[in-house]
Amino acid sequence: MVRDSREGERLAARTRAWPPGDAGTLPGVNGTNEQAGGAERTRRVLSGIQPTGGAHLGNYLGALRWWVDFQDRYDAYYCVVDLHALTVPGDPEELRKATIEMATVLLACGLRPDRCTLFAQSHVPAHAELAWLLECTASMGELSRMTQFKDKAAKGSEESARVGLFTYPVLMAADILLYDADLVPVGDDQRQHLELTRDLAQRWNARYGRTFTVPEAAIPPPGRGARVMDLQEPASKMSKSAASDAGVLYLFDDPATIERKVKRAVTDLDPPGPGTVRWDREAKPGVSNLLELLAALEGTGPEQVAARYDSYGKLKSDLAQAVVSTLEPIQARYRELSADPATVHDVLRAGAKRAAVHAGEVLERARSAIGLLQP
Ligand code: AQP
Repeated sequence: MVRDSREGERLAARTRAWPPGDAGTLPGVNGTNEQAGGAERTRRVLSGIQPTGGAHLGNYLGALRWWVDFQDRYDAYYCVVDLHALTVPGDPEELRKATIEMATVLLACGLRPDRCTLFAQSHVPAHAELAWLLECTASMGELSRMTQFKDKAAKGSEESARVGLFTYPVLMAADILLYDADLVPVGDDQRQHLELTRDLAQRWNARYGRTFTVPEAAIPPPGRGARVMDLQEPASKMSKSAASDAGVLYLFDDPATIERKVKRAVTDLDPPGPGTVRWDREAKPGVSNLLELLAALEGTGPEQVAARYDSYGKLKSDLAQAVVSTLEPIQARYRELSADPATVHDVLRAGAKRAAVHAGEVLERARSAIGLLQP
């Protein structure tokens, strides 16, 4: 929440610093990372997305649009994390289909196979092997503190939650550390997992000698898509596994659906007039979320957007329009690409070949450091 103009200025300054490379005030963008792979190399980026359900505007604003931007700035590795999808029950045939579909979504959003390495996580077996080595250095206590496990387990019963759901933050650490990633572009919900990754890497380096690059999270500033909330439940993040679709804007919703969902978004009961539309996450979570969405889509800040409106109706219709025009080209590209799933599969195969080279080197460093005998 912005309480005074100085805080607003600081936010604007942080906002201008995003994406990294412009002003460089975000952590890790000025070459201060601890790098295990050699000081002079191009900075590397790694991130992943689960092939569970349809991608939504939170995924896009919090992560995917930055992946596209980063592919031209960094040595970028992106993966569809199909192993993570196994942490919750699902249909095997559906998973195979969803993996290709998610890769198609990423290409439709603007990833280019000639500018980044795009692959399926399970195609590079080193991920699973490094996860085991890291599990043998992680503690039950630190994994028990992961809030995503608590939230997701709470949706079912903790007793029947899969062990993989408990340990998946360690697999995520392996995903990142295998590529000597300096930066990890993710939404704010992944902050805690990134901290765990850093802790595991630092502990390992201290115990077994310098093996891993310690990565930094690249999270958009608050109010700029870092944590997009559900339109019906503004206290919960927009999520693929939400109980109802009504508050989730999917990348493939048609214009009428987008308009309906935005129009029905929860706001509050203040009478129309000056000050009704303001960015105040605590007192007005619903309208603040709408302001943040429009700000993220326009590339401004939520306070500037709020200054233009004195009623929810106009804000909602402008937001719906902005969502539709952002998604239209992505949807058109998806329609083209999805006609040829074999080509998308080939992109993943070629990406896995490239990814396996680097992952193999890092895994070898780790195996040797922890004391495993050479085969
Ligand atoms: N609501 C959100 N706002 C901003 N960023 C978000 N991300 C997810 N939700 C939001 C970011 O999207 C990237 C890919 O996420 P993921 O699908 O791999 O896993 P998730 O974080 O668990 O996303 P969901 O939608 O909530 O999926 P389910 O319901 O399957 O768990 C990540 O960078 C994430 O931060």
